[in-house]
Amino acid sequence: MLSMFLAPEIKEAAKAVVSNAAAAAPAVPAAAPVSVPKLPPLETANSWAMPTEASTFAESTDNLYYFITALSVIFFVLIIGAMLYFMKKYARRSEDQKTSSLTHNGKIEFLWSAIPAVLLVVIFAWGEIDWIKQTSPPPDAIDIRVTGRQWYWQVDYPDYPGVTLTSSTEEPLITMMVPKGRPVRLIMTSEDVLHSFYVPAFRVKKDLVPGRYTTLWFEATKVGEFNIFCAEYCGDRHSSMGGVIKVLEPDSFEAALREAAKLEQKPVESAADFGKRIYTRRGCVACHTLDGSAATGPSWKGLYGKEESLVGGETLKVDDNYIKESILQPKAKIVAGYTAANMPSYQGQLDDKQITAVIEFIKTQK
Ligand code: HEC
Ligand SMILES: [Cu+2]
Repeated sequence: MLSMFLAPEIKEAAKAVVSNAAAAAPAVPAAAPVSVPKLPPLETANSWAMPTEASTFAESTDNLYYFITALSVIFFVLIIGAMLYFMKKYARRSEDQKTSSLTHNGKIEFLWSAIPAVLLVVIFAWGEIDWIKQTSPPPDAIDIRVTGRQWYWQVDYPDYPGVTLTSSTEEPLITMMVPKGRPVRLIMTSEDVLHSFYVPAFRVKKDLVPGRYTTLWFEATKVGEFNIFCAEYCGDRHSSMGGVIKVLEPDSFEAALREAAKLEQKPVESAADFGKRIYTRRGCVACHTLDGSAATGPSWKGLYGKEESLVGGETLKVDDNYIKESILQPKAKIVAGYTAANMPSYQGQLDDKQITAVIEFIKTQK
C-alpha cells in the first residue's frame, strides 16, 4: 500500500536493500502473503508532484494553490527576515541602556493592514469564482448516478438503460467511463454511511450522504485512466474503496461503455467461472467472502446445501430457489445475525442466466 506513494527511485533502492538482506540472511520459510486490498496505481510517477491535471477545474485550482503557497513563502521570508534584522539592529548594547519611547507609525500600520486585506480579498474572489463554477453544472451535462456502499461504488447511466459499472475491493476495475470534453453531472447518494467521491486528477470531491442526493460535475480534458478514492472514513475496508475512471474520445465512448458494462457468458467459460465474474463485477465481493469469514453479509463458503438459520428462528436448506430469492428480494428471508437493509436488491439488474451462473459459482464454494 505505502509503496504506491513512493517514487520509483525509492522503490528500487528499497528493493536493493531487501535483496541484500535476503542474500545475507539464512534461508527462512517465506511468511504467508498478507492479503492487501488492491487499488489502482497512482497516475503520477513522481509522488511529490501534483496529480495529473485532467479536468477543466484542475488548472485554476492548482494555480490558486500555488498562489497561496507563494504568498506564504514570501511573507515568511519578509516577516522572519525583518524579525532577525531588528533583533540584531536593536539588541540591547549594555546593561543600563533604556528603550527609547515609542509612539506609532500610521503609514506602516495602514500598509500592514491594507496589503494583507487586499490579498485575502483576491484569494476569496478567486476561490468563490471557482466554487460557483464547480457548483453550477451546465444544462447539457450527461447525468450519471453514483451509489456508495460499504465498500464499493455502483455507477448507473440513466441515459443508457441497463448500463451499470461497479468498483471492486479485489481488483482495479473500470468503475466509470466518461467522454472527453463533455460536461458530466454525478448525482450521488449512499445506502449506508457517509462516503466521499474523490478524483484527484479532476480536483473534485463531494460527500455521499445516506437519505439525500448530492451532485458534482466536471469536464474531463485528458484521455486516460484516473483514480477514484473514497475520502471519508467509512469502515474497516474504507481504504479499498477505490476505483478507476476512464476518459475516452467522445466517438468511441458509447461503444466502449456498452462493452465494459456487458456481463455475458463467454463461449469458453463455464457457468461457475461466469458466476465468479459477476461476483466481482456486481459488488457481491464487497460483502460476501469465500473463506468463511463474515463481512457485511454471510460468507459463501459451504453455503449451498447447508441449514441456514433465519431471523425469527426458522431454518431452511439453501437451494437454488432460496439463493435466487435472496438476490432478487433480500428482505423476504433474512439470515440470522444480519440486516436485510445491507443487501441491495438485484431485481432488474441480473437476469436469470446471470443468477444461475452465480448459483453455480456458489455451489463450487465448499
Ligand atoms: C452491500 C452488501 C451486500 C452486497 C453488495 C451483496 N450482498 Fe448479499 N447479502 C448481504 C447481507 C447483509 C445479507 C444477509 C441479509 C439477508 O439475508 O438479506 C446477504 C445475503 C445474501 C444471500 C443469502 C446468504 C445466506 O447465507 O443465506 C445470498 C445468496 C446473497 N446475499 C447473494 C448476493 C449476490 C449474488 C450479490 C451480488 C450480485 C450480493 N449478495 C451482494 C449483503 C450484500
Ligand atoms: Cu467509503
